Amino acid sequence: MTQTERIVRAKEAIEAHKAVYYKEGGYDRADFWDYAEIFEIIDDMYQITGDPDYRAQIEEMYQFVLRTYKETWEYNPYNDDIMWLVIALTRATLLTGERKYVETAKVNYDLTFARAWDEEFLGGGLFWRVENQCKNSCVNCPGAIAACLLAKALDDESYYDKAKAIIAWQNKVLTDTSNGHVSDCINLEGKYNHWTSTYNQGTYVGANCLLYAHTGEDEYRQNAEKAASFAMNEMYQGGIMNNEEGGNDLPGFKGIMARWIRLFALSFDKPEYMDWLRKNADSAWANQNSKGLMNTQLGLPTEEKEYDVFTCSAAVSVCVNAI
Ligand code: 7K2
Repeated sequence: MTQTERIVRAKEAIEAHKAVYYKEGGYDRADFWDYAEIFEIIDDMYQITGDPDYRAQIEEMYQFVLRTYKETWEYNPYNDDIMWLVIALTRATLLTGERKYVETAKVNYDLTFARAWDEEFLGGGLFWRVENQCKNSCVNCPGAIAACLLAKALDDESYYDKAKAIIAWQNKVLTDTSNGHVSDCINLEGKYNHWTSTYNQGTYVGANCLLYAHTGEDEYRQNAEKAASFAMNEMYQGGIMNNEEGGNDLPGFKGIMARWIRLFALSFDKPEYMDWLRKNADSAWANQNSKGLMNTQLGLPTEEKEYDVFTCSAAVSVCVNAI
């Protein structure tokens, strides 16, 4: 398949998903963070193709954010949710040059960092929710990515310092840097959840790629490589991602990983990772239903039933990031 064909395929995947779920900037029944992650797929597509249709959709989705989620999001108890939307909006500024997206993002990053960062328990890290009961990879790695992107968009080195501090803590507490295994979380009693998931592997890879690009320090490259390899080789043996089908959150996770694996593959000239994403995109595409929707189990036929908007976004992201 040529690159042009992959672009056409990704466009069809986005349009089929929109035909079922999208209206006036909103995605039907998308929760706050589902919405942020679907926003990122539109960022991805604009980044990869430069197609002005996606530039227009970014603006439409931003207007939906202001209407629905308002300018500041301190009412949301999930610190991770806010980080995801900060990432989506900061990328929008980096891609379009339009300042208002990052202005919204900065205010929300700052209020979240202020309430979530803590040095008393294990010397650092961000708490997952406002109750401050546990520290999770799903807020720390996105928190580091968001900080790197803000540093770039605002030309403010202090955000890189935050990203470095977060990843240093993530390495000490929630990542096995010998093999790139990213654990899910640790609670105040010191109890670990060592479960690994695509989104945590992916955002850890992404944060390390961004820190390497800024610092040139080889440790970040090695961290990214180990965690990417852990995902592709240990979790999936280089094959089709056919799991994470249960619950409200899991089904969207592999769409998040796809964009950071793409960044890793392109940053370090690792074509085997693009091959892996393409193999997964081919499988998902072959398994679409009559509406062109693709289930998150990329190796199984998509049924003719109602699926959740986030569930069906994962394969769209895989198709986009496989370009
Ligand atoms: O327990 C956390 C996290 O550590 C774990 O990886 C996932 C597994 O679940 C939660 S994070 C998911 C939350 C994201 N923000 C919105 C919430 O509704 C959602 O639970 O799924």
